[in-house]
Amino acid sequence: MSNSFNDGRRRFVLGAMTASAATALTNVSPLWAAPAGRHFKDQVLTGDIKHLTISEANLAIGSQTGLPITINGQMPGPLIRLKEGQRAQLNVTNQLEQDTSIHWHGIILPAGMDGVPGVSFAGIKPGQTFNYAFDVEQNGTYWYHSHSGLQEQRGHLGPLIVEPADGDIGADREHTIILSDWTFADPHDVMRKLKVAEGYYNYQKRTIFDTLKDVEKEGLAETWRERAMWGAMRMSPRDIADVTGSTYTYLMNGRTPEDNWQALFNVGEKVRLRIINGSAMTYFDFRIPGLEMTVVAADGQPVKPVNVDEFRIAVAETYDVIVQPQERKAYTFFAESFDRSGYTRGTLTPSLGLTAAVPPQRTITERGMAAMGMDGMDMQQSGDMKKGMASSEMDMKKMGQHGEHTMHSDMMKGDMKSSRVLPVEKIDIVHSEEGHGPGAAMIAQNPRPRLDEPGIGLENSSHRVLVYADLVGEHAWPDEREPERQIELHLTGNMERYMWSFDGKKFSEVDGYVRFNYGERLRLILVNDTMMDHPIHLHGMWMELENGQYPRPRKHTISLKPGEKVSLQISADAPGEWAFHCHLLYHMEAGMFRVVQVA
Ligand SMILES: [Cu+2]
Repeated sequence: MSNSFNDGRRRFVLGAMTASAATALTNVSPLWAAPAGRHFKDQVLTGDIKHLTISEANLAIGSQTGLPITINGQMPGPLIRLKEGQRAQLNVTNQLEQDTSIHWHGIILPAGMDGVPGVSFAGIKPGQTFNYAFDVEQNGTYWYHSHSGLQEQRGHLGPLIVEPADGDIGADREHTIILSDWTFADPHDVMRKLKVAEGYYNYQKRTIFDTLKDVEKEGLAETWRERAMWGAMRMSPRDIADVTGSTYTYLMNGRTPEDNWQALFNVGEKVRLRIINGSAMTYFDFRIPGLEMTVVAADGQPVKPVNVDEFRIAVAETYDVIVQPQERKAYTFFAESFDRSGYTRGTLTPSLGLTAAVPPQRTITERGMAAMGMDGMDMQQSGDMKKGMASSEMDMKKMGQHGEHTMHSDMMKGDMKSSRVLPVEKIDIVHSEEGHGPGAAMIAQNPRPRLDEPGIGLENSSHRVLVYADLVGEHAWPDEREPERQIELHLTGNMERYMWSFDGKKFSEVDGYVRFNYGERLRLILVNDTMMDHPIHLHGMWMELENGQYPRPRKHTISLKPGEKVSLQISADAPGEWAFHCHLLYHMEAGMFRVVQVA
């Protein structure tokens, strides 16, 4: 980013803004999300020692009243602003009747300060205060959340911004946008319903009318074959998200789409938007119709600027973008859930009260063979899957041929797009002999890199959508060694039983750690054998994504598409035990969780 920052000008601009913004402050919760953005220093926790109190409170969420877990009385919690180079001291007091915790997501710190009960510490008992203290050695956009049970689903989360040591944010103004998914239901009921029937929240299932339409369009044979295939897999082609807009209210800074969170700008200003996906289960597609966005950071770490019209943000990821509106008019922040079951929105406006059109929601996408990355996916005949297989085995074989065809045309497309060969393409994926056991209902026979694909529902977008292949680190990272060792982990699941796991074993069935040798440079290969997207999060260490770019982008959360394989370089420089898990809350709870030990 350029150093066009000009303090004098910025102060002037803000002075002009203060009067109109001040009137709006009184009704705003959380306070840090006031329309003028940063610079109302009293709304963020900037003292040397920060105190956070966890409790619960009745709060208005849209037109209803919910009982979220609050942090200092707010949901989402306060914006914590730290400065690179300082020592952070954060005292967290638990006023709940159950244990709690705070994990500082994406922050590099000693293992004992990482906030995962049972891994980094014992948790915070009711009535107790835990004093977190660590040196802040990075800057950027991060967040924090509970790592206890399903508390995160109740709003136990908030933004964490670390200012760079030189104070230069590369913009005249900044706004922090945290997206979340709220339910008025008890999260434990949500979990129970998922276990009973994975498709419980999927009200968009195909109907006979959809099928008739397909028959008309594609002919009987093709339609019948596809139905048989989905039947055999016991899933609906619309199973994109486990929990959907049928129960969720999607929030932007705690506000519903009707509440319309507002952010102010002045024409000509460079505005930095810090976008955080604090959802329990929801990927969002984020855009501002009519406004180009320049992506300048991913997961808090700087990347070479990329101009886009839209990006998908997986659960737990953060992106920073710069926008520079040239017209004195309102723009809509539009965050659509990736299964298209709902959205949230806000407004970027030169004066309060203006609104812009809210775009229509796009139509639901189906998990077609190609979109699923199903080419050559092998239905392992184990457990419950087997029963469903018998009647349609023949069709599955036919599907196999169809699949090969799709794969070839995809590969050709890939070749035309790029001649880069990723390290992971040269690595043979190993499936264990039992095919990872009953916890893995299927395995991807030919997993492939999908880093240049925008993901399901965005394949045919007519505008520029960010893909992982676009991300280039702003500078090289300190450890340039070639990896000495390779570890391969498979993301596995049995949708029907709502079992989610690594290598077919849920956390409760695993003994021992995933071991990293202290000081080594290693390559972690992840293979997604399931038919869903999973955002995989490593605590304590960065993962450098081998996406064919140099410098590699580094991330704390990597989202894998169905049937995808990726490779990551990691410097095992953080001694201790660290959580490693899928950041979809109910997947983690179901068992997609491991502990990495660095020793
Ligand atoms: Cu998952």
